[in-house]
Amino acid sequence: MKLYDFKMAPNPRRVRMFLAEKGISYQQAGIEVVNVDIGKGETFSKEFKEISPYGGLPVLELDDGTRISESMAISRYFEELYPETPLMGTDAKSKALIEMWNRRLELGLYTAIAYSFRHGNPMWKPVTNQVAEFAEVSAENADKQIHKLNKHLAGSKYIVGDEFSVADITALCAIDFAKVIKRRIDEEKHPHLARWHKLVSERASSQA
Ligand SMILES: N[C@@H](CCC(=O)N[C@@H](CS)C(=O)NCC(=O)O)C(=O)O
Repeated sequence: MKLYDFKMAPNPRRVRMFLAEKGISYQQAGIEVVNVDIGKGETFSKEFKEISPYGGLPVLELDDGTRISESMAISRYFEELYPETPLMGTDAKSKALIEMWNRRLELGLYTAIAYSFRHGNPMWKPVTNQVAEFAEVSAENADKQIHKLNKHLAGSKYIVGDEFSVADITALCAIDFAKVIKRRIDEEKHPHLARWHKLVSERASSQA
């Protein structure tokens, strides 16, 4: 199978971290990586649009030609194939809570950062009707989400209780991506987020 990937982008990083946490070797799983350089505009090409009509990386192409895009759908695929080291919960409650946080983080934090980047950075001009005010409002929304997450982490070791999960992967990839809109963790303002960030960044998978 093929994994369409780009090292610097947050959603492909989520899948790489997921695979690393599960200890899945690309060689054993038969995964060939195809690099698609977003910086060079390769995702805007006609060829890539055929591979990913709804846009975006990552895409997993199975040997029968099926293409799975959406980082969480790809992660789900591997969670089902390799249930050891579960990252999406083990019972009704943990599965629901992980899904709840994962969706919150995607729809709230990640989306605010992504909109601010898309509407505020010149690299997106050829493919986005940029609205500068929307970039600003989205950055403010990202700040609010970061503030809320810091409060949540005051009472929780990981995003969901004492177990590392895919919700931590989503949060880490979103928080690190926030540097594109010049947001970095301020230890004074967000001590709980800083504590969690250090904890999850120390995991080998964060380098995947
Ligand atoms: N919801 C999708 C988002 C996919 C997405 O926006 N990917 C970005 C990289 S992080 C991308 O490929 N951007 C380039 C483009 O849209 O042309 C997912 O979770 O996979």
